Amino acid sequence: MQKLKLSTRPERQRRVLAVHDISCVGRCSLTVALPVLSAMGFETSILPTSILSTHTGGFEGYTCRDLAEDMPPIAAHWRALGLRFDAIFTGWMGTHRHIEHLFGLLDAFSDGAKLIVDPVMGDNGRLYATLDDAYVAAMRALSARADLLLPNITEAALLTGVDYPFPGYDEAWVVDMLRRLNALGRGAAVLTGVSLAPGRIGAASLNGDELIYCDDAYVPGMWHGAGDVFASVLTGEVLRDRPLSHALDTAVGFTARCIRRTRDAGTDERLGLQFETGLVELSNRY
Ligand code: PXL
Repeated sequence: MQKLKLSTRPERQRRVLAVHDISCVGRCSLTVALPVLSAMGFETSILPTSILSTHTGGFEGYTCRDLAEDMPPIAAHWRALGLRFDAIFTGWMGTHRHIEHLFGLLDAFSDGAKLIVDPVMGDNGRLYATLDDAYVAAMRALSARADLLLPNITEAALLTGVDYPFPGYDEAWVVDMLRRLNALGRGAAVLTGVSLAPGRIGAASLNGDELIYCDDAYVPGMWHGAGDVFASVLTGEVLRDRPLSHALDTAVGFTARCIRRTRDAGTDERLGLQFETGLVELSNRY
């Protein structure tokens, strides 16, 4: 097989592999990661873990085609082509088998590739209905290899075995959780959906012992796909070597503007965020 000719120039365009499901309707996972990373200037390859008619949040009767068995032969073909990635960005994986296949892919492509893991598993203290304990265990093992780990509070509790902080938490809890997450992964952790003041919501990380926190006005609602918009923008910013505090600021601000646009449009929240009209803002930055 003729190998691909790949650029080795320092200023070459970076290539990212996004491994998520395709939810055909509902603006999450690959239908968010691909346009956002493309707008930010990355060559974006995709590996769909499954194809669903819609995402699973609030829809009934959705279809799901499991593509787990396709993952090893796809990876083998890419390997034969001599393909390389600068980063691998993972999201919704479907079942623990997808995560096990992903380990094979990481072994084949980890050389020089940053691993960014959005451990999509749950929200509001609950595991998503289709997932199970084997999924949580596999996601914990995947998170241990992450250079950047992006859980929300529910996912952070599941990954670390800490109880979900009902009815609430404070700054000390957030710092303690970030320390546990940093110890779990290989790099930095960013905790999402963090509220440290009434009417505010944002994301937090640690710079040494110092808490970095960026927030915006909280808009009540079930903002499906907001985590995916945030994780995609943050991934792009980090791969552009932006400092984490700057990357958090950009991703929180962008996501908040998408949420306000969606609220103002008044469309069904299950259709995800109206991010498309913001893409020009992202592409103008680079
Ligand atoms: O937005 C995260 C997500 C991704 N993919 C699928 C989902 C969800 C959240 O519910 O159901 C299929």
